[in-house]
Amino acid sequence: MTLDTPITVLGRNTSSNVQKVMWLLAEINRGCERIDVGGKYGGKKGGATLARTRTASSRRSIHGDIVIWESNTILRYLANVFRLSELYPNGHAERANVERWMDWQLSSFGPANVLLYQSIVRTPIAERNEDVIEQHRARNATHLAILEQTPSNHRFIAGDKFTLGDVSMGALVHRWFKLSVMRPDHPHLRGCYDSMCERRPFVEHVVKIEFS
Ligand SMILES: N[C@@H](CCC(=O)N[C@@H](CS)C(=O)NCC(=O)O)C(=O)O
Repeated sequence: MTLDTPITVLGRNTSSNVQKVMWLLAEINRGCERIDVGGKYGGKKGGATLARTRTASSRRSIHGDIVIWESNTILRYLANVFRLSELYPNGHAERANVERWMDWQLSSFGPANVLLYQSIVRTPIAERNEDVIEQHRARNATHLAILEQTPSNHRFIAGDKFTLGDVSMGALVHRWFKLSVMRPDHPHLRGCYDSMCERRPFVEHVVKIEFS
């Protein structure tokens, strides 16, 4: 496997987990083939895959003989292969600072955000339950208050630099700001989101993709 080995991503471009992988690849000008899998395209629903064969299920990416699933693992894999030390620092403390946001996205904010998204976007209007939506909204706001409390002079999620922390969180933060829900005033988070929106790959692979 070389740095030029073609990359295939299996997954829908409407999945936040696929969007983060596509966003990172675009940030580093690395082309890939993306194959629709999951949701209305069939196969397992859900995340990204860096994948090996066209018959592989979703949630994978393929790079030569390497098959990887779990979107944050794919981000770390790409960062290691392409030596993206700006985005994924080598220093232990700096790396832990980035990784904690990736873990927090996966374990805390992500599940809450997906439930809010599903309760609105993926629920027919006639079946939407305002109480359920409000519970999910409140839970998201509580999670995001944690992020809001990190030093407010930070331009990005994990500090002054753009990192995998932003890539991991970006699609979900976008959903939070674009869903029609009441949001507390979170100026730091809003600043991070504005910084993401200045990046063309984020706009291409997240902002421009219709909610579905
Ligand atoms: N943890 C997996 C993804 C698992 C998965 O896709 N779960 C669905 C919920 S069942 C999800 O988070 N979907 C996000 C979306 O559709 O935007 C990953 O990070 O690749």
